[in-house]
Amino acid sequence: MRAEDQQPAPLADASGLRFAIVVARFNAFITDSLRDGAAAALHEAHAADVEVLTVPGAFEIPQAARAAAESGRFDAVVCLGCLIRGETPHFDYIASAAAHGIMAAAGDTGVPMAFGVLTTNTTAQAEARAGTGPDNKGREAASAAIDMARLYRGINRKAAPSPGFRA
Ligand code: INI
Repeated sequence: MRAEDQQPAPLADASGLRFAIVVARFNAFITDSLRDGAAAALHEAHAADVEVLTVPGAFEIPQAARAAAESGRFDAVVCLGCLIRGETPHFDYIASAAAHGIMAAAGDTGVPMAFGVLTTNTTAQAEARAGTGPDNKGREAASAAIDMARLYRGINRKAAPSPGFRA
């Protein structure tokens, strides 16, 4: 069966949840498809709000993701980009900065962030992960963001003191 013909994995319900998609413009022939896959998944899951924030390259993703989280307007951030090893001598530096920066931003802000930054050896490998089928990594990152936003919502609800609580 072709990847395009396979059924995508089901998504959790995102009703009432707000998402930012931070997407790098670099390698737009790939990242446009990741963005479309993520946005389609969030709308399919009935997200309350989806805002797309475009940055120049993967290096800038953590900066915008942190700013989005600090705005208090989003329950989760979907981070999307594409690095192709053969095309940049500083692949490892940018990939590492993106991964560590996103992790730090999520930890520091308390807003979950999904990692949809492709790091591939070839253009063909990137294309295989950005098609219209269920293997679209933008969709996968959006699904993870929904799961994490729901998890955090549950944790924060449990953390709130009940009305009759006395210290
Ligand atoms: N940014 C990417 O997102 N992917 C790449 O493959 C890439 N390459 O090849 O260099 C890339 N570079 C730009 C970088 O992310 C920054 O935008 C730039 O260094 C300006 O800060």
